[in-house]
Amino acid sequence: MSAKPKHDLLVKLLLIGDSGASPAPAAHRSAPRQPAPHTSPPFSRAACRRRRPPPPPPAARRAGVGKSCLLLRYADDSFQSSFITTIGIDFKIKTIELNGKRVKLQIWDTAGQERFRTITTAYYRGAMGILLVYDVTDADSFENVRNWMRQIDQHATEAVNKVLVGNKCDAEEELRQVSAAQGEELAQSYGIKFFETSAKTGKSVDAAFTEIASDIQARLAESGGGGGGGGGGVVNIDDAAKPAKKGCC
Ligand SMILES: Nc1nc2c(ncn2[C@@H]2O[C@H](COP(=O)(O)OP(=O)(O)OP(=O)(O)O)[C@@H](O)[C@H]2O)c(=O)[nH]1
Ligand SMILES: [Mg+2]
Repeated sequence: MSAKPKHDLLVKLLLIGDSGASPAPAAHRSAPRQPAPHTSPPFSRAACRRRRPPPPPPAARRAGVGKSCLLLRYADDSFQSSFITTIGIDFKIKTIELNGKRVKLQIWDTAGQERFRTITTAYYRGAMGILLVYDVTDADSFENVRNWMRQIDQHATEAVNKVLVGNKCDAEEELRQVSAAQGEELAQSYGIKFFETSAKTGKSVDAAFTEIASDIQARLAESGGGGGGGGGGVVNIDDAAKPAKKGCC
């Protein structure tokens, strides 16, 4: 067996953002309500069936924002078109060369579903960088960015680096619900960098991961390269909890 390649720095990144499989974090979600029936309650199963709204067409159903697919694209350069929601948390490792140093990225892919929130938020504290992902074809996922930001404020360390990622930018123009300008503006309001990516085509995926890793590297160098809790320093992979279950992609 060959020896493991050496690295100069181990950086822990976290991917967060909505899952189509459930509502987003804490705050309200503008769940579409069915209008109340105008008539008195149904008296028969047939009447009930008639009033039940048809299921949304596949195109209208929400999918995840693409966290697992972004990770799959970045780490393995492939894409999965079917939606398999992540259960709990998963991770992949990728080692890159950054400014003359070998940087090992330990990238944690969280489940966007509310029911895994206790597991996933436990990983925020050790994160050195967070990629907050929304889907440019899903305005709700964009609106929820502020709720995810609140989660970061509550659970991550203050120094954590963040980037905002608008994924699925390959989508046809008529499917787009969030413009690049809106994404840019929101990122600016938080003072963080913004990328529009496509896990499908690979557009800007490398750039988003490389940029945040580079910013973390610079931050650590400035602060003496060392400790300072989860927001900085080297994370020992052996100390990290193992994923609950393998997830998507
Ligand atoms: N067109 C397009 N579809 C994408 C892209 N990225 C992901 N998808 C699709 O979006 C769906 C959801 O992707 P996932 O990566 O599983 O989403 P997720 O954010 O990990 O979702 P959870 O694990 O439930 O939180 C899948 O059907 C993907 O094929 C993209 O860049 N472009
Ligand atoms: Mg996933």
